[in-house]
Amino acid sequence: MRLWRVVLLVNLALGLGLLFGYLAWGREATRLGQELDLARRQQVVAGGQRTWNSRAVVRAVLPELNVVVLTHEDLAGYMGSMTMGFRVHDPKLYEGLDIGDTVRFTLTGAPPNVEITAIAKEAQ
Ligand SMILES: [Cu+2]
Repeated sequence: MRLWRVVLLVNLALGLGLLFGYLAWGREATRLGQELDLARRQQVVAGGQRTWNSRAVVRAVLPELNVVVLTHEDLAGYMGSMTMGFRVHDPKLYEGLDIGDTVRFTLTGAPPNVEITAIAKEAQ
């Protein structure tokens, strides 16, 4: 066999090896990505509880729904500031709250299943 043929064959073999290695790696990366997605979803299902602390102004207290309507500041990584109702863990928590009060509150749960677990008037 002539030398140039040997060189060509060796290069071809190397090229094919690299190509298959690259394709296999690509499949592996895709599979790892899917596993990561699944793990993230399972974490939420398995009670991936999170906690947010924020400030708010009380807009309404609705005892019949066990809901407090707040204009809240940012909940980091969950939502920006807005006015909305929150379920409250224990009716005792909103006793003594009045419309217009500025409060600090704690929100706990796995979105969208969250509730207020602490709320108190901010010290003046
Ligand atoms: Cu909100």
